[in-house]
Amino acid sequence: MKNNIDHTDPAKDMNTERGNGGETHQRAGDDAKILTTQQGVAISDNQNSLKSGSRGPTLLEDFVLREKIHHFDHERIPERIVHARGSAAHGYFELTESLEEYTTAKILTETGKQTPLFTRFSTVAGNKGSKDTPRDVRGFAVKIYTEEGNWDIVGNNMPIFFIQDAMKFPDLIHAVKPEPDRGFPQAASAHDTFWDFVSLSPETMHNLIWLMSDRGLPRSLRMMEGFGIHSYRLINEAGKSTFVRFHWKPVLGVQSTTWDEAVKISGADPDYHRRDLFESINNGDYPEWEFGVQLFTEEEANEFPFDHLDATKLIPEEMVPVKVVGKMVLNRYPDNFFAETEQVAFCPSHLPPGIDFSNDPLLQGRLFSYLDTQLSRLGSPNFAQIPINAPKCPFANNQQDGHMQMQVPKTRTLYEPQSLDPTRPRESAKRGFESFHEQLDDGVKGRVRAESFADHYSQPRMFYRSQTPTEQAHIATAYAFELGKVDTAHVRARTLSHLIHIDEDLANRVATALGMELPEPADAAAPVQDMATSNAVQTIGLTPDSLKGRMIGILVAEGSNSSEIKKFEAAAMEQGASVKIVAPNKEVVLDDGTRIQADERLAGGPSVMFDAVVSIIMPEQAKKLAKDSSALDWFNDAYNHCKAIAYCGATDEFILSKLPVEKDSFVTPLAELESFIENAKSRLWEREPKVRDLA
Ligand code: HDE
Repeated sequence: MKNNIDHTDPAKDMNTERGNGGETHQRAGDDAKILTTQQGVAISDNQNSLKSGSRGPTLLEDFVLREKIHHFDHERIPERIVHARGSAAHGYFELTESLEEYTTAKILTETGKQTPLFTRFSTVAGNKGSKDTPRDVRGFAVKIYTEEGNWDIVGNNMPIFFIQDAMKFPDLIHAVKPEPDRGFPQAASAHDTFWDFVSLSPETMHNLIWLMSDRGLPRSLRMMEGFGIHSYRLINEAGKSTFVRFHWKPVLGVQSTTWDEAVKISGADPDYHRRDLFESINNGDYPEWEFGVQLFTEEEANEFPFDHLDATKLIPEEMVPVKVVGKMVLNRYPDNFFAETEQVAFCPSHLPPGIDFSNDPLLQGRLFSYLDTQLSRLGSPNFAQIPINAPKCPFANNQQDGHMQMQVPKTRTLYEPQSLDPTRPRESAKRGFESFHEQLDDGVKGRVRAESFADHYSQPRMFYRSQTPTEQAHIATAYAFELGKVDTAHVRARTLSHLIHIDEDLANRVATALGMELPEPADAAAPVQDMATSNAVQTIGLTPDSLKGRMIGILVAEGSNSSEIKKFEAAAMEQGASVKIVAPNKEVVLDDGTRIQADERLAGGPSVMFDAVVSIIMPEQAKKLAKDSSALDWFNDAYNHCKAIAYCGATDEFILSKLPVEKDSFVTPLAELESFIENAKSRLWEREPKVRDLA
């Protein structure tokens, strides 16, 4: 809650004067920085162009104007072709347990040291200005500035990917992006071209079901798991290789929104995730993840009932446990969005010695793509010199020239071997990157897909069967929603033909919701296996019983009880939640005469922004609010989204009584503060079937 307001005038520190046009000039005081051109020439007037006479024409000679407009004209660079919408933060990596037995990489063997990193989260399909809360996979890319060179773990919030071979990536992306003839839909997979492509590519079935699950709707970037997806290798001193999959586990647990909530949030606050990251870091609630590895040998991999080189397959944590060996803490929001979040260039090919690639054909294709795309996005092969991309360890090579070369090499010898300049860099067999000496089969050259990649249904089946009934209902409802946006009947039917192999009940629920008959099952390229279920793939099961990281909204109005508000605030904050005050007006006087500033006006602060809501209002105000649809929606939505509600008598009498809100165990009077705090840690999912027709 904001206390008494300080209406300090920020302009009072400036020397201001009025120009002829009435505009305010802010002249530099003695201690202020002087505005200059890019060449460092001080600017005397930043309001008026150079003219011949007061009414023009403007003179071509005006280098100040030309430089300013020229720079502005070129402010935009092409956005990322995928993952354009992103938010990022600085932080550090700290190893808690050495992996010395498996690798020589210092970042994985030196415990207790904090190594700086930069992490960028993103949606995949939408453009740079699109909303934060579409149903989508989220990018989870971490650049660790290790003392042996940058290590980029460019992963997602789901442990598997849609396709098995890089050859199909452009098709996948063209199918999900806005349809080229009409230019829509933006940031959405719910359209014909996407489902046409995926239903013709059964390998997509596993990632699709993750996308249809609650994992496609993260509550916060701080509440997402991250996965490196592909198998990589760790190489030890003796040159021995161990396969590894990388995991980031959020300390706040995995949490999601409901679909209806995500839709409403995207209107109320398209920057919902970015703002949450910004606010949590600025409040000192640093987002944190455990860093874990799944380690396995080639021999163990040969026993898996799937091929670990296939990026559409996860390795169940029950089969190979995730060993937690470190952590990531994000503790500094970028100073400049463009310079850092936008210009950061991740490449899975950035690895320090001691870590190596596997032969996953999707990973192999990525190793080329990222370096290539940075060239067109950032405009020069010198993108590594941009501060956010530059390593923080010493680096030296003989690459020269190119657009935007920032370095001034003082030498005659930009080649190697050379004998003229003993200070120039040379290769090092001892410290240099060494690829694993893998014995390769002399296979037949050809465009082939391994037989061991043929099973597309067993893992999505395992995923579906591992979910709670609530999550299964969400999954079926999501398929029905997305396919409901598909106009081509044979595309819908073909999708159902795959769902039958995943789970007949799922297929039936989706077909019923669409009003369709079940078609014949698709031809399966391999028999479907019944794998053991895995709790690690749930969402609700991974939501912690805690208020940490949650946001409580308190609705107040003129004359509200100040001590009651403080009581709720203190109780929520004591348990690690944040609180925002919502009121019909921006400033409100409470019963004890304090004037407070609301964080949100009611019209701009719908309840979808909060995990639980409290209402503390006087009868006069409640009567007024009962006629305001934003107030009615506030309670209705909180109820429909299965959230905890604490209400005062006036709210009950004038508002709740008019709404289809049942007084279940999560709708409690203010006096039951403790139950409210307990309830606010989760949602009352049993309420959901009463308020929504789920598939
Ligand atoms: Fe990417 N991907 N990708 N991708 N990807 C890009 O690189 C690509 C894939 C991922 O915050 C691009 O700098 C291919 C899997 C993230 O800046 C591009 C294939 C995974 C980000 C590219 C894949 C990812 C990208 C676009 C199939 C999870 C955002 C802009 C072979 C493991 C990084 C850019 C950021 C970005 C190519 C598949 C994750 C075009 C060819 C699998 C998190 O190079």
